[in-house]
Amino acid sequence: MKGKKLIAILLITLLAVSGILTGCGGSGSNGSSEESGTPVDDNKVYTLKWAHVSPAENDKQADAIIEIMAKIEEESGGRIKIEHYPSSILGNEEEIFEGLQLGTIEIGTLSAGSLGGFYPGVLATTTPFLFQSREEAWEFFDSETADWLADQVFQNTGVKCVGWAENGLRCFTSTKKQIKSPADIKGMKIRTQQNPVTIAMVESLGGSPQPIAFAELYTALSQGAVDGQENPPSLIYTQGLYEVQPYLTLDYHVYDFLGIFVNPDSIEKMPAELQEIFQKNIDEFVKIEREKSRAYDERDIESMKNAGVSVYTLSQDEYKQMVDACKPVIDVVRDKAGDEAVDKILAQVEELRKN
Ligand code: EAX
Repeated sequence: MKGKKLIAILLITLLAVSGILTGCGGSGSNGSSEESGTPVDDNKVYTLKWAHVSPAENDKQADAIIEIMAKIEEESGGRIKIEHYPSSILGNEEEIFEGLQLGTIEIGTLSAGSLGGFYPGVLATTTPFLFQSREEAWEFFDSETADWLADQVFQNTGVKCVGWAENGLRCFTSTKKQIKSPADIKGMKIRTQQNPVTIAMVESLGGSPQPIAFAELYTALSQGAVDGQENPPSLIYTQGLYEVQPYLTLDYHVYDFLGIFVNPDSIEKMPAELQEIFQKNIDEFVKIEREKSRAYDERDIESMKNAGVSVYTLSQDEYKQMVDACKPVIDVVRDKAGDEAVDKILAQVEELRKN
């Protein structure tokens, strides 16, 4: 009896000790404190800073964030508060991503050109004329290959991608003349992001790529430091670039995502129920923002026409000239993004087209 009693006492002690150890800083499957046994403070408010470089209002991204912020605060009973930091207030896209890595920023949205400096594999999605439409791109970014890309971003940077929204279909604008073919781009200084694929694309078209931060772009155009740039129509309008760019060409050469990235610890320290509210609303944000991007493009193309901008649609032949001139860029894409990412992405696009 005595031996059995001793074993029972040891077993209970062992279980108690393991329970305490797990409770101190251990984390459950979602890392939330409640799973680790630590009492959840039902009144704690989690404040998350959401940073990006797009305009603060009347912009697809900002308007979608403002909408979803309110929903998240309401559904969480005020326990999740999102603070909106647009217009490069917290730095350019690269600095925002560094903030996500450090934990000084909790949520950030970046386009491919900036993210590529942290995980080059995403640059494969900026292959010129890869997607035939935004709807096809949405299917891609909702696919398992996009999930794989998100996982690769996490493995390579420690930052978590929670959704793929839309920056948009990038188009050229110019100061001196309408761009209708590569011949028109020849010799032009074209502002690009620090994206080696876009830089190669502009060179392949005969232009001179000039990497400049988005926040400095309006000034560079107004001072004639560059002769043109490329961005989605809605962003060209909401950032005011049309005021200094009399020519817009709707060539839609690249579909650009707007990845939503978070500092994992900032999210995982919330109770599981709040994490679920957060992710559910991020999924909703992606839908809202994509629809706004499509609608605002149409709205803002009309606004630019009314403001006197010459808006040009390429003929089939002119479009083919642009596509053909960009074909050599795939070699740079493979060199920078790597064959694995390129092959996975091309295979996924091909698969989508079968259905
Ligand atoms: O993500 O820099 C750019 O041209 C991007 O489109 C901008 O940062 C929005």
